[in-house]
Amino acid sequence: MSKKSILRLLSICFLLGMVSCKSNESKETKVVKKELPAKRPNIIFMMSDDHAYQAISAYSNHLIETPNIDRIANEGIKFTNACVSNSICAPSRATILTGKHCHIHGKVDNVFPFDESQTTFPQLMQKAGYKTAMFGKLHFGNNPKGVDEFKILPGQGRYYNPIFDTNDGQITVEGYVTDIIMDMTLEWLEKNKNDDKPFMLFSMQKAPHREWLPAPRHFKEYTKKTFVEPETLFDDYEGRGTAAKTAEMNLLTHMNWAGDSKMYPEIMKELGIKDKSGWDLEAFEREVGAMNVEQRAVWDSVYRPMMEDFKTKYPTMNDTELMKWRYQRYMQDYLGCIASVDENVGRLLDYLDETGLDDNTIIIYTSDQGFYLGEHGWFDKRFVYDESFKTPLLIKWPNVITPGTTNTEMVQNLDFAQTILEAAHIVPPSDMQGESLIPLLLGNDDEWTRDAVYYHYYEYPGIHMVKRHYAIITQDYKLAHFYYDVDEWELYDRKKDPQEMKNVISDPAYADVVIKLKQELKDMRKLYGDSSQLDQEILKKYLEAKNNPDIETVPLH
Ligand code: SGN
Ligand code: CA
Repeated sequence: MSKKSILRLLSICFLLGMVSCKSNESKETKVVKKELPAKRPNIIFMMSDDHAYQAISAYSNHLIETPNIDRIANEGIKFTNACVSNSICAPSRATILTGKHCHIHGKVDNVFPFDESQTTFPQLMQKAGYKTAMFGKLHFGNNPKGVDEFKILPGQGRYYNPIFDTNDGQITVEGYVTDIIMDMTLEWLEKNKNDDKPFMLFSMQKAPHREWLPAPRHFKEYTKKTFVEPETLFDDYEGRGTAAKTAEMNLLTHMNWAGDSKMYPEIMKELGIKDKSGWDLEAFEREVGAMNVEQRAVWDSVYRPMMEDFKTKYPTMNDTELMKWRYQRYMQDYLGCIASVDENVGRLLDYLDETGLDDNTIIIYTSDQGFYLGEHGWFDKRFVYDESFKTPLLIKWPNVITPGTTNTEMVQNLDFAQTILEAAHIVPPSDMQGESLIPLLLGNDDEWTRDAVYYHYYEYPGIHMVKRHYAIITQDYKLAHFYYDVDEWELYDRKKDPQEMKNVISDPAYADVVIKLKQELKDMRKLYGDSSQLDQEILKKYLEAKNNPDIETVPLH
């Protein structure tokens, strides 16, 4: 914890005990710093799974309007440069909960279960007198620590009639997962709203995770829409390194037909289409097969005619047409999922307004990482390139955050634990590695000093085949080292080439930048306790688990 954070917390005590003194002092101070409110706030942490900032209209309205999520931005702060330290689900969640980089908390990939001996911030809040609860997706391979009550999807969970692990064993709930998770959130709030203790509530959506199944009420509307294509949909990865060329997340070549594009298995057979992955039909069965009779009837009434129509067109379609079709199909389902996420955020905001709970409640909306919505021809995440590296972050805190604030600092999921603890008047443990965002929330922006962040992705070889890499990212540049299988460096000029189409690592014009950033990256790895020795140990453990079925791992789907 930085000296500044301790000082800010001390100032709360000062405020509480010596109010008259404060007013005398402030007359003499030129810059009046805003302080944390004396009363401990409630906190609601809403996180969706794979929600790209490109699909939130507060960031960009070229794809979808999200009026409810936007309310948080309008009434609070929008971070336009928020990012993650490892763009994949469980590692990001572990970083959020521990305030540490992946190589420290140990959850470097989705493969191994979370190390339960790690301290997570809800445990500290619970100890400090907060009521705590968590509903939705965690994806740790074990249950959350430090929460009084939980209802968690096992693994990835499913969209229709999902199963939840709870404090009292497993339950199956009929309905659509996004609505159900918000029902659980609202029920818990209703039950606890008059409690004297403040609360820390996690409401974590599964949507819009692959395989992107919208609620029945959105099938018709969204499958009729046509979405604007990203400029880089037909990227050929020229000018990039090997990793971009060998990744398996291209819409045309790696997306599944049944599971992802929702092609009926029998139509695939008729057309002679096969999937490369081998588990495609299983994915279709896992999600569509879980629908009840009514849900399935609505599904068939919309998806069946669409696929019959495709059947007639497919024989004469070329690759460009197929790519375009697959992009539209993908966006229709992905954005259909976002529609219910947004509606449910609206339900929560309305409830908080109606009960007056919103007055002293911080609302955070974020995602566990970003996502490719056809940029570079891709779906999925993992890379340090912007669409997956960046994540949405909107925070509302009445009477503290100035409504409509936009902040461009490079803030990270690593910072959330310290921010929330500090907001709750709890001194964060000194071994947390982030920076509290409180100065930025208060508007004391000059107190923010960090100007670069660290990134490290591990899960390779594995699904989507994105090579291991670590990186340093500043406002101006991104320097990445792909260190396994290849030994390649990439440098992107974030200002001149925001789409990251040109690796300028060998461009003489950037020679000085490369030298400087390589040194900074080295220093940063040292500062955070990362090293090539650790990289090797992590890799060894991963490869061993791949070859030994007796080693416990978390299921992929
Ligand atoms: C599943 C998905 C992958 C996805 C990982 C990780 N396949 O394996 O596409 O990258 O989860 O996602 S699926 O067919 O099961 O959808 S994460 O959000 O949990 O990290
Ligand atoms: Ca995710």
